[in-house]
Amino acid sequence: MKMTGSLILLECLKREGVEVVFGYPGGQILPTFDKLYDFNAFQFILTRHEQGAAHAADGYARATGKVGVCLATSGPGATNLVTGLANAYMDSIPMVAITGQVRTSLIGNDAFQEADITGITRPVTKHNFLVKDVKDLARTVREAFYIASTGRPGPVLIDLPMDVQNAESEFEWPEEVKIRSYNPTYTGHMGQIKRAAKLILDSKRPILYVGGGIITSSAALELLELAEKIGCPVTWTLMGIGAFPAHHKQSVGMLGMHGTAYANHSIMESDLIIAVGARFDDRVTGRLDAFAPGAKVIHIDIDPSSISKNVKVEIPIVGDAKQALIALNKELKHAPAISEWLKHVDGLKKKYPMGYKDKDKILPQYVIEQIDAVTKGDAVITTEVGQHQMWAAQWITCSKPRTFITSGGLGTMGFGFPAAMGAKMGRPEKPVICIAGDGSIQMNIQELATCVANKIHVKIVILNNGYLGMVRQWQELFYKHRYSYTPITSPDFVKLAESYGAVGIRVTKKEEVRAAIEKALAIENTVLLDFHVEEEENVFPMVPAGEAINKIIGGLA
Ligand SMILES: Cc1ncc(C[n+]2csc(CCOP(=O)(O)OP(=O)(O)O)c2C)c(N)n1
Ligand SMILES: [Mg+2]
Repeated sequence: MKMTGSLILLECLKREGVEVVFGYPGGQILPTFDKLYDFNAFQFILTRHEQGAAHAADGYARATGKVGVCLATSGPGATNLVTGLANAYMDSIPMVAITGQVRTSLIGNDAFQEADITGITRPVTKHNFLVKDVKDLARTVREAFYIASTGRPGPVLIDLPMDVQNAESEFEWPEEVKIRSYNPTYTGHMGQIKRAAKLILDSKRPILYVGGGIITSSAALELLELAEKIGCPVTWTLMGIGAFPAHHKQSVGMLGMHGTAYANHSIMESDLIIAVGARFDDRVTGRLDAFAPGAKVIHIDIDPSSISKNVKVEIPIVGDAKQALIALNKELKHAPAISEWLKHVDGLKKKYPMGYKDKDKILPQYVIEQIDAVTKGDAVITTEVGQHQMWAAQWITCSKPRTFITSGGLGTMGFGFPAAMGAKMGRPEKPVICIAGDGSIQMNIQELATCVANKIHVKIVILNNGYLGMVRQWQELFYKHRYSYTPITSPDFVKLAESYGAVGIRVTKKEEVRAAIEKALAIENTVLLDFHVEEEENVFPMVPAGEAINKIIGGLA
């Protein structure tokens, strides 16, 4: 049967099992929107900004493990997706973005609303396509989903000129995808896995250091098995939150710049780092030449280019985390003798406890602890970027993968709220809470309209400190208290929420914090909670940029 390019695209999305597409219309994507008008195989959510659509697709992907999809027009619509693509690329999130393009005969002519979006997004996508012939479209969509979701996942963009949307072709669904130059390695090398097991048995002070790769490959159970077999401490990155139960006795929490002091000291003193699905980012390692000087490294990662990029690796294992861990668990017959080490790590926990000093005003950490206490690990938490993000990472105790959604690699203010929207579309049965700052929330606040119009009942918690707090903290500590353009004004968030048809609640007293959170969760609507918190509270512990990660400032000890 002959179909237009637009219909072929929608039919392909349906066959890929797409449940929801986030997007925004415009001139060069009109034929596709015309077909969307009576296409009911999936839901379409009209956001209020294309950036919102990209982050929502990303949040949906993080919450579900499926590919997130967004759709925009050419030119400004397409360029508005760029931050969302870069964000997903940095955090290895499977996404397919589809953009309209001017007709093929006009490409390169500076036509109205033309942007070279494949050129612009080449460095921030895993792959991108410009479809010039409608006959290639179905195969291209199939390949885009395949590339986005396999190997180290990432965003893929398909640019679709107007004439290709209108052209007709026979619809043929390629059952199989084979791309000659693209063959990710899934099973780790057995010889390396055997060597890794031996190194673990010979170690005296091993530590597991895990990242987002555990979540991507659904390897949390296999990680738990390995961790309990070895009996060693487990630390995680920002992206690894939820990979390992926070309450587990072997947990030492997040490491790095705002990690726990005991996680940082533990990894610095270890003699073996077993890294799984983590990439030794500079926010984790601090000063590289001082990082864990006595440790050998086993590094399991699906992306060979991540291995030995930042630290020297003794045993590289290229493969999927889950498969590598299954093999390693089989190979590891007994535990190493590390009781002295465990006693030492327990001592570090007692010596450098996490905590904060109470003050008169509401403390942001306290609000997050109360969210944690009320939701008991049952909510999906998203964050914006700043101090509130780090407090959320420190004080939310996650035990399950895909329950903590945050912009790790790019650190994108404006991500958390639309991501919450996407997460709620993917996990409608769960409470979804976005922990935001007063600065970040203003970057995509317009999506309140999308939430209300589509009954996407997320809860937004603003930790309103009147500052671009994280930047202010650096100015206080490293720029002599000179607060250059970091005090920031906000609208009346309660009135603003109400004007969108959402519910707004302002909280200014400590005693009201818990009840307000409970109330917000009970209301069947999008709810914005505006907590007026201590203005100049700092995130501690902290490792100043470029320092070794045991050079920690702040904290209780
Ligand atoms: C799009 C973008 N612009 C600028 C920054 C730099 N930046 C990082 S944190 C931050 C302040 C965030 O302020 P707010 O949302 O109020 O959070 P707080 O730190 O006060 O909790 C800024 C400006 C960024 N990460 N992203
Ligand atoms: Mg702030």
